[in-house]
Amino acid sequence: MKVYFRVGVIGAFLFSMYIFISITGKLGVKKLDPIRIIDQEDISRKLDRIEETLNKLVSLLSCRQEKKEKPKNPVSKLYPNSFLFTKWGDDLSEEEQKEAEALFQIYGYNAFLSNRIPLDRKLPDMRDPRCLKRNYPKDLPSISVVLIYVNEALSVIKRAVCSIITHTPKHLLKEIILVDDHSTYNDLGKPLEDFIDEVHREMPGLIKKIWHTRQMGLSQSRITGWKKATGDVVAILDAHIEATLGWAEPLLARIKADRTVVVSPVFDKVNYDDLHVEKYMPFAQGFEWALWCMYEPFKPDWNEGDESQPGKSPSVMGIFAADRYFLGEIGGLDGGMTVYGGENVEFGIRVWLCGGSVEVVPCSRIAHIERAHKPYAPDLNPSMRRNALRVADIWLDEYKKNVFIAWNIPLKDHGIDIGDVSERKKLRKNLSCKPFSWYLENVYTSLERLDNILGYGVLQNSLHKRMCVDQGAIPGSIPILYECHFQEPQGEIIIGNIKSHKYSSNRCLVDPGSGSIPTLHECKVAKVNQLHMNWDFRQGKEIRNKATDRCLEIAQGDNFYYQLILQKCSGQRWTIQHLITTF
Ligand SMILES: [Mn+2]
Repeated sequence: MKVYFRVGVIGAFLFSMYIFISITGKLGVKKLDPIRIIDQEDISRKLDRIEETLNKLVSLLSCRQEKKEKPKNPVSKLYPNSFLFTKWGDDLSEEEQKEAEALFQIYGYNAFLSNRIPLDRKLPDMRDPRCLKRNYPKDLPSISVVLIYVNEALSVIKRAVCSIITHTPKHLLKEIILVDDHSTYNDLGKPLEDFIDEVHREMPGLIKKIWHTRQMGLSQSRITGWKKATGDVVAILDAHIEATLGWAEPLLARIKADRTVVVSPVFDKVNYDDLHVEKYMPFAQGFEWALWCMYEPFKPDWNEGDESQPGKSPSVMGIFAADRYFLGEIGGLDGGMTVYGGENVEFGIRVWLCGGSVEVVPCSRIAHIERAHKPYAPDLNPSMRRNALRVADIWLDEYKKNVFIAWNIPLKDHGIDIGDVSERKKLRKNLSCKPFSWYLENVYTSLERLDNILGYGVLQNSLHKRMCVDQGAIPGSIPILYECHFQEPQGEIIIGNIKSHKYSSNRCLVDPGSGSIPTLHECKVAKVNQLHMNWDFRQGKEIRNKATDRCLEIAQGDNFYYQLILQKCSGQRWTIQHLITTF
C-alpha cells in the first residue's frame, strides 16, 4: 500500500496531519431646474415652484454634511497599537483620538471619519472603459434595494442610501428597504427616522425600514428584506456600501436577458481606516471546503479578451441581485442558517444545482467597507462551522466529508446541532436539483475532491501522546513534534491546511535518504523529483518509508526534547485522529 503524508502550510503551528492513500500515484445630486418666471400673473404657481425648490434643497442638504475644522496642535498618539491609527489620524486632538478609537471598537471601521465626510462624496470611476460605451435597454426591470445591518454607523447607512438614490435611475428604483437585525445602539432610532423623513419630502415612501425584535442573523435579514420587496429585481446589499455610477443597469440588463441568472457586482475596497477606495479586479466568488468564501480566478474561457464581460462564478459573497420571483422559486434563502457564514455558499450552490446560474458583472461596482472586525460575534467560527455542516448535509452528497475534514470534526456523532434540514431537503427534491458531483464537474472544477484521504486530524506517537506531528516553522521544511491540539484553540487554524483547490499545493513528508531528519516538500515537486514520499502505514502501526525502509519515529535530542527522526524501525506506533476508511 502506497501512503502519502501531507502537511500543509497555513498557520505557524499546525497540529494536524493528513494521510492520503494513492490509487494512481497521486494523492451598489441632483441638478436643480432653474425656475423660469414665464407668467407673472400666476403668482401662486411661482410660489409652488419656489417651495418645490426649497424642498429639493432640503433633501440635498440631507445628503450633505459640514466639514469640521482640524485641530491646530498635533499631539502624540494615544493608541499606537490600534489598527485605526496605523496610517490615519496624525492631526487629531487627544479628545478626538479617544472618540475615534471608541467608535472604531464598536463598528470595526472609522465611523469618526465617516461622520465628517460628505454623504454625497464622489468616488473615482473604477469601471473598465468598455463599460462606458455599453448601451442598456431603457425598459429594464425595476429594482428594490435591500440594505441589511446590525449596529451600523448612522452616517454609513445614510451614505449608502444617498449613493443608491444618486446612482440608480429614478424610474427604476422602486424602493430602498432597510433591515435592522436588532441593533443595540440608539443613534439608529430617531436620527435615522428624521433622515428618512427628509428623503421622503422629495421621494415619498422610498424608504422602508424594518426592525427585527430579536437578532436573527444574515440569512433571515435578507429574507425579511426580500419578502418586503415589490420590485421586479431585488438587490441585497450590506449597509456599509456606496453604490457607484452605473451600478444598477448592467445587473438589471443581465437579469432581463435571463431571469435565472443571479448577479453580483464587483466590490471595490473601502479601507476601514481612512475610508479611501481601492479598485478590485473582477474575480469569481468561490469557497474552500470549510465553506469560507474566497476570490477565485474566472474560468479560462471567461472573457475572450474583454474583461468587462460578466463571468460565471461558483457562488456569491453575500451581495447579489436576482429576479424577485425566481429567488422565491428556488427557495429564497435558507432561514435555518444562523448568525453568520456559509449562507452565501449555500445560496450559490443551490442556484447552480436548481436551475439557475451565478455571474459576476464587472461593469457594476459597489464600494464596500472591509471591516477590521465583524459586528455579530467576536468569534464567528462556531456559527460558521454549524452553518457549513448544515450546507454539507443538505447539498454536498458524498462530498459532505470534505467539510468535516476541513473543520477537523469526526464523520459521525459530531454532536453539533445543524437545525431542522427536512424542509430544505424536501425543497431540493421538489425542485429536482442536480447532484453536487455535477457542480464539481461543470461549475467549480478547480475544487479538489479529496477522494484519496484516508484519515485526518492529529497524528500521535504511542510513546509520547501529548506531542503531535506539526509542520514546524514557516518558512522552513522540517516537520516537528508539538503539543497536541485536538480542538481549535483560540481560533488558530489546526486543520484545513489540506488545500481545497487543485491549483494549490500541499506538502508531503519525505525521507531524504541520508541523515535522520525528515523533510517536507511540495507534493508535486517531490513526485517529479522522485523523492522518497511513499510510506506504509496502518492505524496504530509503524510509519515506514517504502523506498528506504526507515521509520518515522521520535527520540529525545540533546536538549531532552522529543523530536522527529528517521531511523531503523524500532516498533514505534502511530495513530491518526479520524479515519475515513479503516486501514
Ligand atoms: Mn460587508
